[in-house]
Amino acid sequence: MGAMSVATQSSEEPAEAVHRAGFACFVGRPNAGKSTLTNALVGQKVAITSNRPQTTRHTVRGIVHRPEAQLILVDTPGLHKPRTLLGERLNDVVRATWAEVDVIGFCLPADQKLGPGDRFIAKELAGIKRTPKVAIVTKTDLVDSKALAEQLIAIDQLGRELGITWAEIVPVSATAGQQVDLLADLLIPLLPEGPALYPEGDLTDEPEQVMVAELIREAALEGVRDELPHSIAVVVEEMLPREDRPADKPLLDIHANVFIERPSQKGIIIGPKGKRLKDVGIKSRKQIEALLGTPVFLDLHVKVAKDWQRDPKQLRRLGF
Ligand SMILES: Nc1nc2c(ncn2[C@@H]2O[C@H](COP(=O)(O)OP(=O)(O)OP(=O)(O)O)[C@@H](O)[C@H]2O)c(=O)[nH]1
Ligand SMILES: [Mg+2]
Repeated sequence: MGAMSVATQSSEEPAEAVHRAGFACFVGRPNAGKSTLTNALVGQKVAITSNRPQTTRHTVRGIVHRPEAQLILVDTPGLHKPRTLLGERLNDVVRATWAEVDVIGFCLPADQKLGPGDRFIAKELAGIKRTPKVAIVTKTDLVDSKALAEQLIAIDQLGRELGITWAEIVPVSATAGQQVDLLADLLIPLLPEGPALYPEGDLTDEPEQVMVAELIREAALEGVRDELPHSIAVVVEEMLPREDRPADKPLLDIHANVFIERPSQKGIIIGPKGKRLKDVGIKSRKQIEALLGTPVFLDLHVKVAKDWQRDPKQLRRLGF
């Protein structure tokens, strides 16, 4: 690998053997389907997803390998009207990301009319002149062809109104696997020429400890409502192979803290007789074992980090 053979070309064939590599970010409102789409393109879960808004809290890179290109996707938190310091920080992350990528993929769900939240993002994108923008209509499996056509027209009009020239407008369904490969085909020509930036086979550069914490948070998000999803943060304190285990029976001890914001939330997370927390542990442990390829003993503790979403010191401690 690496060394490129010089192809003998007949005169009528164009010399198109360039390799491209670069970054495309996905931006959009919370819940637009950015992380699900990232995972579908990568072919493996690199970012957690949920039906609660503001699931993603940091940029997650997912890498798509092709013989002719390396497409690095940067999944971002949903851009929203911030109500907390955390919200402000997340929006800052999004803006810093779209300023430095090669292509911006603006995700708009097919099943919801364009709203003020989408317009707000589009207006900001209009100010970034030099980066190509691709409008991605997500969740097309949820609508019929008429509704989809209307959405495509609305997005085209939004672009005209704000002076954005969409490089492409692409409808996709990440869950039904519709047009996902096509999206990659359309993003790749918008990347600069260059060699691969990540080793072959790498699907993400997320540290294991972070992925483990995210899998626990994903399990904890399931079935909680209202403000609680926003209040949950997970930190893996320690991951250590259990000592004095036979070589063929390893066990990885993982100690993690599940933080909430108020003592009153503790009961909900733990559940009656600890059942909820236990379920969260079982569910996430299976995924962690699959990710790391080793049996795991998962030790979860619920702790209160008072009003952490608004407290700069707590935010720092939780990695924001
Ligand atoms: N039917 C359908 N549902 C989808 C599709 N893509 C995502 N979803 C669902 O939409 C919800 C939100 O998906 P996410 O990928 O977490 O959305 P997100 O844009 O990353 O959200 P934030 O991280 O909060 O900004 C989840 O319940 C997904 O299962 C799709 O193609 N079809
Ligand atoms: Mg997300």
